[in-house]
Amino acid sequence: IKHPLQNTWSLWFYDNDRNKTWEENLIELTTFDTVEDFWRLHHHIKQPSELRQGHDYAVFKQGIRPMWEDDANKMGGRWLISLEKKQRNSDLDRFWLDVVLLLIGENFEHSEEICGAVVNVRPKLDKIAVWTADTSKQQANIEIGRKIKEQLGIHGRIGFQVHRDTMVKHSSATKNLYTV
Ligand code: M7G
Repeated sequence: IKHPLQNTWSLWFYDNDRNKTWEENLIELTTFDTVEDFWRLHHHIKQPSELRQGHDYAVFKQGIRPMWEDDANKMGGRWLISLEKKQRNSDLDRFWLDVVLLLIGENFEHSEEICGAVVNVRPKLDKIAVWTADTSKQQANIEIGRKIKEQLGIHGRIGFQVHRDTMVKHSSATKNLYTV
């Protein structure tokens, strides 16, 4: 007997093909809704550090596309963790696994505010982000941010950015609505 998760989750891959639009490059690879299926998938696919630069994974609740424009995300934002290049070997895969386990294990008081998580593998800074649904829910968002920091063992501060700001600015210039 498999152990069911509270939600069904989709794994997405971003392919970075120059001949396609950003949206066309997003591929929903599979869905999973049990602990066992998650681990089987995890062992079967490349780890983020093994992806080519420019590629992403996203894990979102089924029915939510990992884009700002989705109804579930359009009022939302993200807790952003930027990783220095040297952390790709030491932290990237571990952080990503821990974040995904936090999500699928519904380890937040306000799990209903969670939309999903993204990992961007990039030449400069790799990024991991947890996307939440409603930027106005301060208490819920801060609880989620604190939990992420605690789980990953991050000592520095992390910031929460509004998607509507990220959309119009380069991410490094986007101001934080919350920090923990
Ligand atoms: P990124 O891949 O999130 O980060 O955004 P990066 O700058 O480190 O590579 C790169 C570009 O992808 C953005 O400037 C947008 O053009 C596009 N893009 C990213 N996201 C998350 C979205 C989205 O949700 N919707 C749309 N339409 N474009 C996006």
